[in-house]
Amino acid sequence: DRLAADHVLPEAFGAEASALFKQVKNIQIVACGTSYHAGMVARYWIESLTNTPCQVEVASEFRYRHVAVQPGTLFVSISQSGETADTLAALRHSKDNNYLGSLAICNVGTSSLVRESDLVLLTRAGPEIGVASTKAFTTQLVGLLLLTLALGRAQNSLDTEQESSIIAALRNLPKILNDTLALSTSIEQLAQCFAEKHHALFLGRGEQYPVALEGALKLKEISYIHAEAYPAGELKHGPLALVDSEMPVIAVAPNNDLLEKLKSNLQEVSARGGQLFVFADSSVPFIEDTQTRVIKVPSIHPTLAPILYTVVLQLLSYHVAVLKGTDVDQPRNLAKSVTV
Ligand code: F1P
Repeated sequence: DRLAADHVLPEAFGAEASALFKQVKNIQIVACGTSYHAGMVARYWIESLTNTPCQVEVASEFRYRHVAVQPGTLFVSISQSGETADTLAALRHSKDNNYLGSLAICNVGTSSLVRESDLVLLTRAGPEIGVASTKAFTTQLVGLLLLTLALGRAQNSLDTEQESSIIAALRNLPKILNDTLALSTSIEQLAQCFAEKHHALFLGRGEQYPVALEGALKLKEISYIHAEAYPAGELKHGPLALVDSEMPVIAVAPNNDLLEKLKSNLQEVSARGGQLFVFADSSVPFIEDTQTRVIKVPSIHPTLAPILYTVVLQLLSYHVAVLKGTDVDQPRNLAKSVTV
């Protein structure tokens, strides 16, 4: 609610930020793990809504390579903890190059990342108890959408009607997310189909591809089921070979202009006997059959769909992990903050 009431407008960024945003010609986003997936979603938003080129890279690679920096590039780091060693090293590495400035999107106000960046957007998700990032991710997405709007405003590149519809949808987001949480019981039932599985495939298109990546990461992290994610259109270039009646395939299907393409990709899965689990916008007629389970999720503005579909995939991983009896908050081999 706090996000909806106070932090929803691009004015969340101050005058200093707006002045800098006017000069931005390019964006470089760097992060690790779940935060990296948030950056991948943001690239779709930034490029489609503001027409500003944007690159996204994992910090563990970025920090060690020579980067050809375009003039006017803003360096954006994303981190829940603000102490992830690779992300911090990437920020320090960026200072040797000619960036316009640095912006940290972070959940911990006292962290090193915040202290060392020129501009900061705090996500205010509150303390994350579990190792696997969940509410930090959804607030990062909201922060990145605000960044996109603030950038577009500063550069006069936003379509005003589109901007108003996104702001209205952001205000309604807490309500829609609450309605979505009510799906928990049906997702818990669905989770039974995964408890004995060793592999799973996640599919999405456009900005839902990073959502699929995040869904797969959550399932790996907390239930130890091997999961892969692909852009649905990439299936035919290899992963289709994995599909048989034992392979659960999870797809995220918001009501957007890629829906028909996604549906035809899903038919390729059905034709190979794959088991489909489709999280679909409730306004979209998706046919259930013996191979296809459809979970209807509340309708949402297409731009905000990554936020909502992430939550249903988080719920799925959570219920699978609980069924399997793994430690949801403290998965084996992982640390909350990777500081070395
Ligand atoms: C990055 C991250 C998390 C992951 C785990 C290990 O952390 O990869 O996304 O869930 O906790 O670290 P951060 O930089 O976002 O704090």
